[in-house]
Amino acid sequence: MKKVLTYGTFDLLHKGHVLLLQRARALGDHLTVAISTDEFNAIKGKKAYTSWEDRKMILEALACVDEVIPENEWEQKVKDVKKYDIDLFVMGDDWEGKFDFLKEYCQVVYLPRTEGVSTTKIKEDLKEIKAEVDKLSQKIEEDINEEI
Ligand code: C2G
Repeated sequence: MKKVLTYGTFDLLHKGHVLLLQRARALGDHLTVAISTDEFNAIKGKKAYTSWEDRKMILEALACVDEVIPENEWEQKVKDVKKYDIDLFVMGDDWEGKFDFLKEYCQVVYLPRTEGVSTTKIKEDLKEIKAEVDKLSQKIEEDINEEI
């Protein structure tokens, strides 16, 4: 059985995440996903909207994900490759070259990122929408007050 491993935050799960996971799984027979804990995200300078428990539950619901483990630190990858008997490590190519040290222990593949979608963009777009709604509701309130 060819075992595949990947890491990520997977917050506000979107097409880019799912396409990465599906392609990773298709390269083997079993996919383990190490999801960044909320504490590790703070170290990464990220704050996930969804808790680790919920991100875990969502990924476990995907047919292409066989196992979810916590990612607590940058340094756990070699230990994980050995512990879970991993044959292939996969990441999106925004990480190209960053994990080549794992080639000593398993195959390493960087897959093309899906363009045009990111959790950051989703959050920014939602922030803009909220600002528009707040502005509109303030205008409505002002108009009502003028009427009174
Ligand atoms: N991804 C993608 N296309 C996108 C967005 C993300 O292919 N449009 C991929 C990323 O390249 C990564 C995975 O989806 O392989 C998860 O992305 P993130 O949740 O942003 O994870 P990241 O913050 O890159 O964490 O130790 C490694 C880190 O935990 C990786």
